[in-house]
Amino acid sequence: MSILRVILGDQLTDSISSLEGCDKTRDTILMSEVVEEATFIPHHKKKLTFIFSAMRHFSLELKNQGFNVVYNKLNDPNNSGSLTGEILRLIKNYSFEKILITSPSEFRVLQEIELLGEKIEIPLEILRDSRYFVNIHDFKKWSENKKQLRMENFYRDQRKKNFILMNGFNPIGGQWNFDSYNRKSFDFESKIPQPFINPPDEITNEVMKMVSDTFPEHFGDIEPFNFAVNRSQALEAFKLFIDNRLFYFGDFQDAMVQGEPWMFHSHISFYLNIGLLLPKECVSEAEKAYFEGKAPLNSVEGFIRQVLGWREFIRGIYWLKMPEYLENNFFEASRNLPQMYWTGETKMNCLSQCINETKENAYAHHIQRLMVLGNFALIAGIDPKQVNNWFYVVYADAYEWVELPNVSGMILFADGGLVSSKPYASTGSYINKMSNYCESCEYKVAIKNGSDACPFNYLYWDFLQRNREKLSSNFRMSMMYKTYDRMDSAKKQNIRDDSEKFLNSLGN
Ligand code: FAD
Ligand code: DLZ
Ligand code: SF4
Repeated sequence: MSILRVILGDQLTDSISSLEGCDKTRDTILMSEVVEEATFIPHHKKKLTFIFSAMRHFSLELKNQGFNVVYNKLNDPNNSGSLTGEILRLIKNYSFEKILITSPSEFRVLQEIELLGEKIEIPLEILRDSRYFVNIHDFKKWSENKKQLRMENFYRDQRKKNFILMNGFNPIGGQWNFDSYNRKSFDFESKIPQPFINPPDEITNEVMKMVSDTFPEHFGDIEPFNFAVNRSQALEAFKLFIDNRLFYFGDFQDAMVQGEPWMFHSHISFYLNIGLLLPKECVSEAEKAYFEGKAPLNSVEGFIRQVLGWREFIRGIYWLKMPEYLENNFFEASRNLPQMYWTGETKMNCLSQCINETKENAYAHHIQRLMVLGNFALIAGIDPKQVNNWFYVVYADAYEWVELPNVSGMILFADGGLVSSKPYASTGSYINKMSNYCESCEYKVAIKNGSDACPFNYLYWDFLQRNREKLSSNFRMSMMYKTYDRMDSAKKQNIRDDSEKFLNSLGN
């Protein structure tokens, strides 16, 4: 008898564990486009196009290699609309000895698959996802008996364990982390390279039409569509990063420039998250670029820390803390997400830039997400569920396992300090230092209070004051509270009044 091997839309690699030992003559592979996955959160139209097109390309590659693939398109009239429904539909008509599936990357889907396994008579085996450096059981073990879970400690352990950028027992360059070298504002002399461009082929064009016809109300622009949609294109995009961008990745990692959404970042998160690229190969290639003298250590270490450190740490936190993590709201924040996050219509130039680029590209780089979009949501006191929903909807790389800990942990401090040791809150001066956004803003970053003042300037202090009880015992915040306490009462009153007026003007 044959085995049914189910492949999900973010498992598009032939090294996925569910394909191990696949017998081309007997086994069946099932891939299904389903409306439930496209709408349980109304994903950006570009993300939907990307996933469905990549799924179709991957299924054709498997077919060309001689595998027996059943591929259910979204608009097949008999499509049941759900992942489990499509498995049931197939097993009703054919007999399989067992079903194999690699563990879904999200808690919600894992639960659905486990439930299905209990309902059906054929054995359903859920296999480990071996794409990551660390499996979730090992992360759990690592976390045990630790007072604090810190990415930096996890990352150092992984560098040693995988012998990456190591010189015997020591880190190459004598330092584990070169972050302090990676905070330069853009010099406007270095040329920002063109991003990878891959115009839509026939398959992508068909998917674009299907997505715009089926999900017209979803956020975001489909066109221009330039993402890689198969492995060889994704490898090409990654090579372009190694050759053209990695050199300055470190220097300008935190820099933001008006009209330059791509900067020196790699733009590979969407490919990594669905399997078109594998984290281990990306880390190896970056390390190789350092050894070949193609890029400096601060850039290579910085990039490797993102993939080996942050990405794996975030995933570990997700699986350690789900499902409770969904409910975190340390500051009890309850303000509705302002409409401007959807429209981009605001006088705040930094927010309008980042939101409009997000709408167009389904992408924003890390510091835009953290220090502009996230910082504002934090200091304005927006409800974590609504902020999570927005970040989940708008990015092509958004999957709950990576979006949720970044939003609730890294930007909102909603987990009370599990992911970060202090909230990433700042006034406008940080945005002004790292970008040229303030030059074209109607607000004035140098003004602290009043109608012309940059809203980040007073909202920052208002946030500290509102949450004093919860934050003042954090020793990393004590300097800021001392500064606040030195302000005279008129200034403190101005901060409160300006904040109240501004937040009320958001219309929520
Ligand atoms: P680069 O800057 O070139 O970094 C290289 C790679 O490192 C990325 O592709 C990514 O795989 C990994 N990486 C870097 N930082 C992180 C991080 N904090 N967590 C996990 N991986 C990281 N990343 C997602 O993949 N999906 C998300 O839904 C997502 N949501 C985010 C939400 C917020 C509020 C913040 C602050 C960060 C979020 N990130 C998310 C992390 C990070 O911003 C993106 O991975 C990155 O911007 C993707 O662009 P890039 O590929 O050019 O990254
Ligand atoms: C994100 C996504 C979307 C939009 N559509 C599908 C789909 O139609 N079929 C599918 O197999 N996977 C899809 N995915 C990815 C799944 O949501 C993904 O496997 C889960 O996020 C992981 O738990
Ligand atoms: Fe953003 Fe303030 Fe600068 Fe305007 S002045 S771009 S609101 S930081």
